[in-house]
Amino acid sequence: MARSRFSRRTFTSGAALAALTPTGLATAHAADARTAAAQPAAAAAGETRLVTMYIEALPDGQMGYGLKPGEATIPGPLLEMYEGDTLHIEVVNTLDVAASLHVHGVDYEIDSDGTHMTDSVVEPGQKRLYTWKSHEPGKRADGTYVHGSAGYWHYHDHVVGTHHGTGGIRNGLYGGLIVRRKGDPVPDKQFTCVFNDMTINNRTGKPGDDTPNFKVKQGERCEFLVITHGEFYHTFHVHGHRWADNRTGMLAGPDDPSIIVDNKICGPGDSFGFQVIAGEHVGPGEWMYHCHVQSHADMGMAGLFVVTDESGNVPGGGGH
Ligand SMILES: [Cu+2]
Repeated sequence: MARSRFSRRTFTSGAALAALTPTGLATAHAADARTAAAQPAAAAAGETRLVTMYIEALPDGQMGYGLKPGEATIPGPLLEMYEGDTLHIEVVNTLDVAASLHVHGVDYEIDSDGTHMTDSVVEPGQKRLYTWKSHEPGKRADGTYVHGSAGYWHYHDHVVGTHHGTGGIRNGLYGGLIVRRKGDPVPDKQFTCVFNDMTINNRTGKPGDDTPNFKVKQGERCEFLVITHGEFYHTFHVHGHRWADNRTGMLAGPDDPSIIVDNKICGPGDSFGFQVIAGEHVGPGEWMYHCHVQSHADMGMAGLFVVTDESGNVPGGGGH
């Protein structure tokens, strides 16, 4: 079934893979005018790209998504689209159990749902094409507004372990998806930070299983995508930096009423993101980020946002 469905779809060549990087996106869209304002949602026409995602077992018994064989990671690759773009994802399941790809935030037809209920899973050793679409904001005929797809989203398995993919998510089958609006600032560095049960990116913070540290230079525009999975609620906090609690994490103007925060509650299935200028107003340093539920931080849910000076040094720290 997966194969016949695959063959009746058409898509662009895989050459557009390069456009998945922030740099590629910036290049590809540099000449685009900002056309979102008054466009009906259905009229948006963006790029169409094809990527292949491999679902693999990792040596430590966990699982990951990767864009090439043998390169699966936890979290999986950060995927990006601009509003109006279509992304075809050919998922190759190398596991010995069924798995899938389920996405939040963007548009997909029921056969790209990635659930047993809709018979849209990838059987062991098989492949299947999932299609994600996105749209620009617009206005309905009745005068009400349609939201655009732009946001900080995520994807995950919905099948492994239980009917709802609890085992897949627990073992690392998840990743981030960013949908930008044309004109949004493009970051210099990007970090996906997943609070999954009592781990960060499935790392416990115990000796030998360090939580991720994110190293940047002062002044770089850094984008965080924060995702929560598992059984608990968490609060994401980063030291020395703040963001606006809105779609982009940035103020749209001096009178933007968005609340400025440096701590945000998040529960299973949530995702949000923001951009900060590293060390702005505060300088370089080993800035902690952590869950602010105290027992969670004590159990290891903490890491470092390492901001170096121009020479790559960190005052008072080892530079890690
Ligand atoms: Cu927590």
